[in-house]
Amino acid sequence: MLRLITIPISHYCEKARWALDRAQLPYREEGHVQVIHRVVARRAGGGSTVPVLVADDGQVISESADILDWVDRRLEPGTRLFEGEDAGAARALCARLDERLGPTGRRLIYVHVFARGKAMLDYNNQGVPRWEDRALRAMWPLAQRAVSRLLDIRPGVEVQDEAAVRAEFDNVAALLADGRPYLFGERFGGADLTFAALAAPVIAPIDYGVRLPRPDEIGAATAGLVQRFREHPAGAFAVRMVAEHRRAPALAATA
Ligand SMILES: N[C@@H](CCC(=O)N[C@@H](CS)C(=O)NCC(=O)O)C(=O)O
Repeated sequence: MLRLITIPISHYCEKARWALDRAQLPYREEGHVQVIHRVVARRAGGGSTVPVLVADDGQVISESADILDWVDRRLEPGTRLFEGEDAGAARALCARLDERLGPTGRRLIYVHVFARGKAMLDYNNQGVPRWEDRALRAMWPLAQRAVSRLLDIRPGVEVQDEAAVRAEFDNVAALLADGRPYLFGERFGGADLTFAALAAPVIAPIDYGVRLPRPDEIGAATAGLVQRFREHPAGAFAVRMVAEHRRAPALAATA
């Protein structure tokens, strides 16, 4: 059985889950809270970030983009996330989204949820061992400071991050402006999956690996943020990708 080590709420982990689910490859998710995840990821042979996929043959894949490629190698041609003449362009967009949208969207939502105190832990701690849930709650002020330091959260950073996220949404919307149904080609692919997964912090999709708060559960400022991004043409596209493809299997997968 494949092992997927995650921080369950992480959007990079959602990216990996989505690819595995789509390929119908059974896996066991091992969710951990922030900081503990480092110990577990390293012990499994990965680095300091999750997702980490441990394959049946012991191979360890510790970048979400590499997990998508690993999954693709187990899919039949015609059902892969990256193939055809646009594969290079799709990979380039994914690399850009991994580098820009992923970190800025994450920091933006952390600033928003930190403003609401411990409430976020009800969502953050889903799928983690009970002792980790308890420990994170007990050490909350310390943990919040540690994450803030790690992410370089400082006054006003959310303004800069919202602009950076918007720039990535604008870039995606520019590609979609000609009316194409998907970012590249005529069917769902790796760029669509990557964008929709990494947009999750600001669109709060209704279908995700763990339950995310509804806009009415997160306070007016965050609800406004989510609404702005859901209404953006790229946000509406991400919402559609989740609705139409989050639970849709690839047509055929090999073992
Ligand atoms: N480039 C990595 C980034 C993954 C990443 O940043 N994961 C976050 C979770 S959202 C993480 O592990 N952060 C905790 C840390 O860096 O300690 C990938 O695509 O897998």
